[in-house]
Amino acid sequence: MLADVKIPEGYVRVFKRPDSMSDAPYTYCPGCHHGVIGRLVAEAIDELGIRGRTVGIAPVGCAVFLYRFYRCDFIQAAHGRACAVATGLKRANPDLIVFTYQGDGDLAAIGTAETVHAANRGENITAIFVNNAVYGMTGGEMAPTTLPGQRTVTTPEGRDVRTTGYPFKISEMLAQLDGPAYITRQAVYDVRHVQMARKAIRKAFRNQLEGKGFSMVEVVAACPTNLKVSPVHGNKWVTEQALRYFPLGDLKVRDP
Ligand SMILES: Cc1ncc(C[n+]2csc(CCOP(=O)(O)OP(=O)(O)O)c2C)c(N)n1
Ligand code: SF4
Repeated sequence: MLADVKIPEGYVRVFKRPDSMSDAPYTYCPGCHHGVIGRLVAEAIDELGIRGRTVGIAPVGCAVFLYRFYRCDFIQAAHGRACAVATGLKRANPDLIVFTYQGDGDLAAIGTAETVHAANRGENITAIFVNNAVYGMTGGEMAPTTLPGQRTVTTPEGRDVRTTGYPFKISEMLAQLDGPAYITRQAVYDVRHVQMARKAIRKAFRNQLEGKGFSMVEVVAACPTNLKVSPVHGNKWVTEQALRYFPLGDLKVRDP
């Protein structure tokens, strides 16, 4: 474990785990973007000094494991219900900082209704949406966000939009509503984009502190295991395939 590594005399540790993360070793696959995104959320919690009053809402899917790696409270929601659980918690305890951390199967498939209505009501919560275009944990089935032609275990010939529809652009959909304060799409495939995603996640939490209302950061991510590619090619898949359907940038920013 990194925390146990003895630092030789004369050396200084410059890269450490955020205080909001536990010492539990990551169990995500090599090259999985959940690891990077989870760390960015922890950094935002540290920087804003809100750990003592932050509660995460865990989904199902690989995203769920984040609760093992954090030193803040978590509530496990039923499949897709994270935004509804977050709504109840935040309304009952307005001083808490409440965030959901969900994959596309959770947020944009079974949880579509909960997500859309929480956004439309402008609930003062923060949603982190990891869009890896596949159901990661359960073996790589097609998700609503699966790209046209993309092979998955349930679309072995590639996704056929004539029978299964088109990649579901939930951020564009939510950005049309009056309720949300901030809807943005980011990525973490290189350092520059990690920095941009870090800023966006911090803003989404700060909005909640300032009472601005619903904020969602979508992160277009790679699941190299189910893409059956190397970590490096997972990053390439994001830039060469996924971003064609999910262009990056802010979709809605309500200021001040
Ligand atoms: C009520 C219920 N229905 C179905 C499942 C099965 N299930 C678990 S995870 C998952 C898909 C998760 O995919 P996604 O949200 O994209 O997360 P990822 O694993 O990619 O992070 C499904 C269908 C479940 N656990 N509970
Ligand atoms: S299966 Fe995919 S989403 Fe799940 S940990 Fe592995 S790479 Fe990440």
